[in-house]
Amino acid sequence: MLILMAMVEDGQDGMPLDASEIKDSDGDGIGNSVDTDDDNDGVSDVLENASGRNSEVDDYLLGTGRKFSCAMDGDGVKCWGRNAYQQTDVPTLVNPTKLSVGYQHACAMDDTGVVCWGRDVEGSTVPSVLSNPTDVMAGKFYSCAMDDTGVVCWGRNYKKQMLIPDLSNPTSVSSMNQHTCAVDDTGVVCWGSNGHGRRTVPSLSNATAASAGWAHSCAIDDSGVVCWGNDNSGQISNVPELSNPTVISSGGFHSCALDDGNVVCWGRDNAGQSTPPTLVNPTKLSAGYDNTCALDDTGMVCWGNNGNGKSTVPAMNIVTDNDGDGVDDAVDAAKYDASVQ
Ligand SMILES: [Ca+2]
Ligand SMILES: [Ca+2]
Ligand SMILES: [Ca+2]
Ligand SMILES: [Ca+2]
Repeated sequence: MLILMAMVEDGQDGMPLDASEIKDSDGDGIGNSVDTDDDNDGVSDVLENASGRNSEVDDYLLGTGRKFSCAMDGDGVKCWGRNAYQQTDVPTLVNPTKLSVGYQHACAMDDTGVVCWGRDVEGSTVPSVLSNPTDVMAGKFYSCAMDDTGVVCWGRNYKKQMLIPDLSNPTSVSSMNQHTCAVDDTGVVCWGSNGHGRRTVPSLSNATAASAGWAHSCAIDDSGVVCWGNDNSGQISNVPELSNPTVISSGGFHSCALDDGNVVCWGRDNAGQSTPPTLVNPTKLSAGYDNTCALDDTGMVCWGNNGNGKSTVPAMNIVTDNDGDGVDDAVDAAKYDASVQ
């Protein structure tokens, strides 16, 4: 047994230094056989398995494009909205784990690697050869992935989107239009178009997250949220005081953050994209070109521009009673404890 385990190549072994364990789904150094929350989403393996969720992956993902939106639920990935370029025709995916929606195409990660669909411009939907990819990102006519070598991009290069600077242990990558931002050991690094100064990163203190919007960018650092680039709608100058931002998402001309359990948006609001409806414990967020989507205890919710029905969320297979006590998470005082309602 030990010999068989030892023959798992490090690249496929989540625990390369532990012969008794080959899988560590969330990469926290605790193997699945002893980790009680394999995907580190805060819901225990026991509860996930009991309620029909997948205990080894983040079950619910969402993304917003120019005129379409996508999400992953218990059934897989679905997209809705404009389909002029087959961007809502999701190909067959085997155990998808990641999802990113770009301008007119989208990409996901599944058991086969990175898969992209929708409009192909200069190879934007044909992934480069990747070495153990861990995440994928779809921009406007190009895409990027994170793998063993760092960040790899493919597709249109007319704004030097393919000119990836040296990165030191990048942990995330974000794009929407013609520039990309990554978080690495040195902070936030952006490349591609610099129109409106969108890739000229200001001084940041311990940045933990970055999001590239249409012509602006934002990051979370010790001071809260800092934004730079195009300020035509107050997306830079009207950043609100935030107490504990944990998620940042920049869209067309607005940005939203998850702050102390609330979604806060600023910048352009011509279609209501910066005016969130009442949300109950939102945990995920995606700011689109002129709409915004979030995941909360009631399921998936989108607001703002609804052209092509991109903000009309279809029926989703999302567990909204996690402890199975018959009381919906939204009104359950202890949603992960069946003994308390
Ligand atoms: Ca683990
Ligand atoms: Ca979990
Ligand atoms: Ca899960
Ligand atoms: Ca419940």
